[in-house]
Amino acid sequence: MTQINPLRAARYRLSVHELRQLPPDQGAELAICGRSNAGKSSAINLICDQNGLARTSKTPGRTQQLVYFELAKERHLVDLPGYGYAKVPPSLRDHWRGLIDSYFQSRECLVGLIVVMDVRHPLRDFDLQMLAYGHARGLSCHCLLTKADKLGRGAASATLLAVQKELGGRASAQLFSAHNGQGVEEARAVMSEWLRMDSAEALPPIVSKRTR
Ligand SMILES: Nc1nc2c(ncn2[C@@H]2O[C@H](COP(=O)(O)OP(=O)(O)OP(=O)(O)O)[C@@H](O)[C@H]2O)c(=O)[nH]1
Ligand SMILES: [Mg+2]
Repeated sequence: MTQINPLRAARYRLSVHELRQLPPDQGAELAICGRSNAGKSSAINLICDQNGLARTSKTPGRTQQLVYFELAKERHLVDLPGYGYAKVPPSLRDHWRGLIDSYFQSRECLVGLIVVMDVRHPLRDFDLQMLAYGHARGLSCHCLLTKADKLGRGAASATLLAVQKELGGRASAQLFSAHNGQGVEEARAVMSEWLRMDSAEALPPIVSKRTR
């Protein structure tokens, strides 16, 4: 039986450089964070089943704003700027950090945090910092160990177990691959539940193609 993916209606809404540009603090939203190049945008595209939704790049640091995708009325996914990329100029890095800090502190409709980590380099300092933020805010946290296709099955499972042990129940975790689709249903189920997609109001049909 084909499963209906409630995240498939996703569409780009806006890119936020300054806090004042945020949409109204209503409904529910999920933030996706992770080191630069971890595979956040690729994960969003697969989870929402739309190839060109979030921009992916071989150049780390490509996503430079909080990019909002609307999934239903007052239901959003937010692609956060990748952190920990040393080649970004310090002024820009400080700006991102300030933006993300304020966003985490003030955003009431934020219900959950997805931390995307390359399965070969999990739980680095910045990841732990984001998980600590999420935990302090009482957010649901889920880790996607992505690029699982880069490891053999045994090594990937061993990493998952080690990560779960280190998380100690403070966050859930799973293997994921944007290249072969591993774990996509599990990720969709977690996100749909947190966003209460079953009670969300559908968006009106798209009338014109977005340009940005
Ligand atoms: N093998 C493999 N490569 C992946 C996977 N996910 C992403 N990639 C590759 O990793 C690179 C970075 O992917 P992005 O999705 O742009 O990463 P990002 O985290 O959004 O990066 P920034 O926006 O720069 O922070 C691209 O070359 C992707 O093709 C995966 O599951 N497996
Ligand atoms: Mg990105």
